[in-house]
Amino acid sequence: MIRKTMTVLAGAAFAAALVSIPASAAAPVSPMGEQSDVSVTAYSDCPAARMCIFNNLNGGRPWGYFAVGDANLGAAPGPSGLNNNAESGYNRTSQVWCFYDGAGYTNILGYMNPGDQYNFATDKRNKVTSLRVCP
Ligand SMILES: [Ca+2]
Repeated sequence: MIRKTMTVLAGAAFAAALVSIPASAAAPVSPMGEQSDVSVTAYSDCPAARMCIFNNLNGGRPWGYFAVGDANLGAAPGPSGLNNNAESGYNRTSQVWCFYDGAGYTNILGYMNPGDQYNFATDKRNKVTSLRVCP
Protein backbone atom coordinates (compact mmCIF):
# COMPACT_ATOMS: atom_id res chain seq x y z
CA MET A 1 0.00 0.00 0.00
CA ILE A 2 1.26 3.40 -0.93
CA ARG A 3 1.68 5.84 1.92
CA LYS A 4 0.08 9.11 1.11
CA THR A 5 1.36 12.57 1.70
CA MET A 6 -0.87 14.14 4.28
CA THR A 7 -1.73 17.77 4.39
CA VAL A 8 -4.60 17.50 6.80
CA LEU A 9 -4.22 18.47 10.40
CA ALA A 10 -5.78 15.93 12.70
CA GLY A 11 -8.85 17.19 14.41
CA ALA A 12 -8.90 20.48 12.60
CA ALA A 13 -12.24 22.02 11.89
CA PHE A 14 -12.82 22.95 8.33
CA ALA A 15 -14.89 25.77 7.01
CA ALA A 16 -16.77 24.43 4.08
CA ALA A 17 -18.80 26.44 1.66
CA LEU A 18 -22.48 26.39 2.30
CA VAL A 19 -24.37 24.58 -0.36
CA SER A 20 -27.99 24.77 -1.21
CA ILE A 21 -29.64 21.45 -0.79
CA PRO A 22 -32.64 20.79 -2.98
CA ALA A 23 -35.72 19.60 -1.18
CA SER A 24 -36.30 16.74 -3.56
CA ALA A 25 -34.82 13.42 -2.53
CA ALA A 26 -32.95 11.70 -5.33
CA ALA A 27 -32.34 8.01 -4.74
CA PRO A 28 -28.70 7.41 -3.83
CA VAL A 29 -26.82 4.81 -5.82
CA SER A 30 -25.40 2.42 -3.24
CA PRO A 31 -23.84 2.43 0.21
CA MET A 32 -20.23 3.46 0.55
CA GLY A 33 -19.49 0.17 2.30
CA GLU A 34 -20.73 -2.32 4.83
CA GLN A 35 -21.03 -2.04 8.57
CA SER A 36 -18.10 -3.79 10.20
CA ASP A 37 -17.09 -4.94 13.63
CA VAL A 38 -13.78 -3.13 13.72
CA SER A 39 -12.71 -1.28 16.83
CA VAL A 40 -14.40 2.05 17.31
CA THR A 41 -11.35 3.50 18.99
CA ALA A 42 -10.02 5.24 15.93
CA TYR A 43 -13.40 6.71 15.11
CA SER A 44 -13.98 8.02 18.59
CA ASP A 45 -12.89 11.59 17.97
CA CYS A 46 -15.56 12.23 15.38
CA PRO A 47 -17.70 15.00 16.88
CA ALA A 48 -21.43 14.65 17.27
CA ALA A 49 -23.51 15.95 14.38
CA ARG A 50 -20.57 15.76 11.95
CA MET A 51 -19.72 13.69 8.92
CA CYS A 52 -16.18 12.40 9.39
CA ILE A 53 -13.97 10.92 6.72
CA PHE A 54 -10.56 9.41 7.26
CA ASN A 55 -7.45 9.03 5.15
CA ASN A 56 -6.98 5.46 6.22
CA LEU A 57 -8.98 2.37 7.04
CA ASN A 58 -10.75 1.90 10.36
CA GLY A 59 -10.94 5.59 11.09
CA GLY A 60 -7.23 6.05 10.60
CA ARG A 61 -5.86 9.56 10.75
CA PRO A 62 -5.51 12.10 9.37
CA TRP A 63 -9.11 12.98 8.93
CA GLY A 64 -11.62 15.76 8.51
CA TYR A 65 -15.14 16.47 9.60
CA PHE A 66 -17.99 18.35 8.07
CA ALA A 67 -21.17 20.04 9.18
CA VAL A 68 -22.08 20.96 5.63
CA GLY A 69 -20.93 19.75 2.24
CA ASP A 70 -17.62 20.42 0.56
CA ALA A 71 -17.88 20.85 -3.21
CA ASN A 72 -14.19 20.21 -3.79
CA LEU A 73 -11.89 18.64 -1.26
CA GLY A 74 -8.96 19.53 -3.49
CA ALA A 75 -9.58 23.25 -3.17
CA ALA A 76 -8.40 25.51 -0.38
CA PRO A 77 -9.51 26.26 2.26
CA GLY A 78 -10.29 22.80 3.46
CA PRO A 79 -8.87 19.37 4.01
CA SER A 80 -7.17 19.05 0.62
CA GLY A 81 -5.20 16.03 1.84
CA LEU A 82 -8.45 14.12 1.92
CA ASN A 83 -9.10 14.59 -1.77
CA ASN A 84 -9.04 11.14 -3.40
CA ASN A 85 -7.66 9.81 -0.13
CA ALA A 86 -10.62 8.90 2.10
CA GLU A 87 -10.87 5.21 2.98
CA SER A 88 -13.34 5.15 5.86
CA GLY A 89 -16.09 7.26 7.31
CA TYR A 90 -18.36 7.84 10.27
CA ASN A 91 -21.66 9.61 9.82
CA ARG A 92 -22.62 11.15 13.15
CA THR A 93 -25.28 13.34 11.61
CA SER A 94 -28.97 12.54 11.39
CA GLN A 95 -28.97 12.75 7.61
CA VAL A 96 -27.85 10.59 4.71
CA TRP A 97 -24.64 11.88 3.09
CA CYS A 98 -23.68 11.43 -0.54
CA PHE A 99 -20.12 11.05 -1.82
CA TYR A 100 -18.85 11.92 -5.26
CA ASP A 101 -15.76 11.16 -7.30
CA GLY A 102 -15.90 14.52 -9.03
CA ALA A 103 -15.86 18.06 -7.72
CA GLY A 104 -19.16 19.89 -7.59
CA TYR A 105 -21.12 16.78 -6.61
CA THR A 106 -20.62 14.88 -9.86
CA ASN A 107 -20.13 11.15 -10.46
CA ILE A 108 -21.76 9.81 -7.32
CA LEU A 109 -19.91 7.02 -5.55
CA GLY A 110 -22.45 6.18 -2.86
CA TYR A 111 -23.95 7.25 0.43
CA MET A 112 -23.66 6.73 4.18
CA ASN A 113 -26.68 6.45 6.44
CA PRO A 114 -26.88 8.17 9.83
CA GLY A 115 -24.73 6.30 12.35
CA ASP A 116 -22.84 4.34 9.71
CA GLN A 117 -19.20 3.73 10.54
CA TYR A 118 -17.11 1.58 8.25
CA ASN A 119 -14.35 1.19 5.71
CA PHE A 120 -15.39 2.22 2.24
CA ALA A 121 -15.80 -0.58 -0.27
CA THR A 122 -12.59 -1.19 -2.17
CA ASP A 123 -13.94 0.37 -5.34
CA LYS A 124 -14.92 3.54 -3.47
CA ARG A 125 -11.69 4.14 -1.59
CA ASN A 126 -9.40 7.05 -2.40
CA LYS A 127 -11.92 8.59 -4.76
CA VAL A 128 -14.09 11.02 -2.81
CA THR A 129 -13.67 14.58 -4.07
CA SER A 130 -16.94 16.11 -2.90
CA LEU A 131 -19.56 15.27 -0.30
CA ARG A 132 -22.82 16.65 1.03
CA VAL A 133 -26.10 15.75 2.63
CA CYS A 134 -27.87 13.89 -0.14
CA PRO A 135 -30.19 16.17 -2.09
CA1 LIG B 1 -12.12 11.96 -7.12
